[in-house]
Amino acid sequence: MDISYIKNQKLLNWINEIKELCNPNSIYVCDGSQEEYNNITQQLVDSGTFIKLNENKKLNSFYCVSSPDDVARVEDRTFICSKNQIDAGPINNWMEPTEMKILLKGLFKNSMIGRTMYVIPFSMGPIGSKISHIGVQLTDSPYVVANMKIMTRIGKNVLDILDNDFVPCLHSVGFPLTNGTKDVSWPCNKTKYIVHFPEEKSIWSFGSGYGGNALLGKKCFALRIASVMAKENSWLAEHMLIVGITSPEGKKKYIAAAFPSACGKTNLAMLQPTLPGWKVETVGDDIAWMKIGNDGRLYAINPEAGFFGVAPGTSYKTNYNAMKSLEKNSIFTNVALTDDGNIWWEKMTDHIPEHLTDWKKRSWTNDSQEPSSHPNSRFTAPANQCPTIDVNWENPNGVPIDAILFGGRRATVVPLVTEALNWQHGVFLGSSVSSETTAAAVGAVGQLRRDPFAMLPFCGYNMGDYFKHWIEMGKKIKHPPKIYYVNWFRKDKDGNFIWNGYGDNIRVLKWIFERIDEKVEANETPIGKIPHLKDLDISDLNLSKENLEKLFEIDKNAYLKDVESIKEYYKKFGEKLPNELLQEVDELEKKLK
Ligand code: GTP
Ligand code: SPV
Ligand code: MN
Repeated sequence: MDISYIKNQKLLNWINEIKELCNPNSIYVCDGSQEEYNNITQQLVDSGTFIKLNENKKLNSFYCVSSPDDVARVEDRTFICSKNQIDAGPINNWMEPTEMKILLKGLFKNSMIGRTMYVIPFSMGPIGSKISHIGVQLTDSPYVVANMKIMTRIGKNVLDILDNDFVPCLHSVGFPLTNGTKDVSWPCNKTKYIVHFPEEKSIWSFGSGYGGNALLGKKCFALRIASVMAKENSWLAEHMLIVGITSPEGKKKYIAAAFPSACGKTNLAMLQPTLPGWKVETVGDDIAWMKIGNDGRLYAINPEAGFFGVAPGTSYKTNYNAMKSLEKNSIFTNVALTDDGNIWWEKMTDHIPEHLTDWKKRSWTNDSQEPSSHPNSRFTAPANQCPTIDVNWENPNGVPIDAILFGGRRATVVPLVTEALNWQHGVFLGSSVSSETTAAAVGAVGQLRRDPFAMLPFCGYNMGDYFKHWIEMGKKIKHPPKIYYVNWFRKDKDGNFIWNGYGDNIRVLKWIFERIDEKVEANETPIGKIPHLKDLDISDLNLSKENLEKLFEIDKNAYLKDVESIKEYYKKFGEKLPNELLQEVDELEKKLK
């Protein structure tokens, strides 16, 4: 669409300001139509960025590889630029906002020469819902436009309801086509800045075209900026999946679960239960916005409209519903290409193809040393293609949440499931989550780090204030969800996962379900409540008694060490650390001794 379609003066002024700064060739306003999507994807095919997949294998789907140095979120290049450093807190990178603006303006100056600047009006959440919020992304990346079309609700419908309350999201890949510079298939820049201005509620992202760095509705808006909005207005913006679980008796409950990146949210969101009679339905797989309803319960919406899921490991066996979701109308980035125009990645099938083109565009054979796909390769698929999508997934009022789960990837120490004693104890568990790092962010993999609430890279303000906000929310929610801490990733001495995971996680959800209904008692330990082993349904599961016990083993010495490490960690937050959490850690220490 032409810019003349836009009537909103605030938006027009901003577009003009950015046009002056970035100097694009032309401006295009996205209407969100299928025809427009077809044109943009065709243009990406013509320019060599996309390869259209074989229509008989994956209808209307595209294959893409990024530059090898632009493959994941860049946490050390991500900034929260609040006016005062204390408001960004000890965990976020910070720079004084005026100084940062000067630096960014230098980078963005003429950064779009020779390119089209796309205007993407988008809604996070169903268009018009009271829980939804609107953003407008300006970007010089047609790849981003195509992905935003799947991941959010974009276009004319959003412009039609636009007022002055929108989050401006500026993005450039930082690869101007100055003086006839030839374009490349994945333009990006060595210099990367992912910057948030929490007071102004705006986002500036430079230099990367990949995932959360570039699809600004996702981590930048729906978590970093939204977490600030949520604190200001007494709601929660969280790195959580949302699922509905129905018991054989036909009772339904919704749960939300926060696990760090690449720690199992998409898989739990689409779980295929291995227990007969149980049903799991998907509301969201990555982000939850939760507000208190008139009935005093917590209601959640999924602000997204698609899945940007980890590809390797996804198979019809481990995640059938994800595989069904990506059978058409999808985009695949950094996986491998088969000789017949389909895609493949590690563990997708038992049969390993003899020949592929790998994500670095090299010929790959099944005796190649390196994996064919990047460990953070991803599929972008429309949520409404998920066979288990929940009837309420677009309900503007959200779904009522009965339980909140926290979890991480821990080879040792942390039991399969622990129930918090109460909300405050649950907040303590959330604050102390630790997990091994994954390929979702640039950096070393497998290193243990604290990732409170799975929000370490995503909290847009001081994490100490965030803990406080959670404690305060507990007082405001009349009927708060119960809180649990889970760990699917405990390993035996040979390094194998003890717990099957995936579809068998229903067994843990079943116990949680029965706890909420007060059908089973729990075993109170120093760290919280764990199941009596007889209450965990392990029917038809090949799990030895020894391994079952191992899953719930509580090593007091290991926990005492953890207490020390939590106390040390808490020191970072200084005055901002809520007293309640200090009480909780002291209490835990007392119980362990
Ligand atoms: P982000 O999209 O980065 O936020 O990741 P996510 O939390 O959605 O993680 P995802 O479900 O994509 O899982 C990441 C990896 O963990 C994949 O390789 C999965 O196969 C693996 N995984 C997921 N669930 C389980 C489980 O229950 N057990 C085991 N052993 N592995 C799992
Ligand atoms: C994550 O890293 O948690 C993701 C992928 O969900 S990204 O969109 O790149 O942030
Ligand atoms: Mn995520």
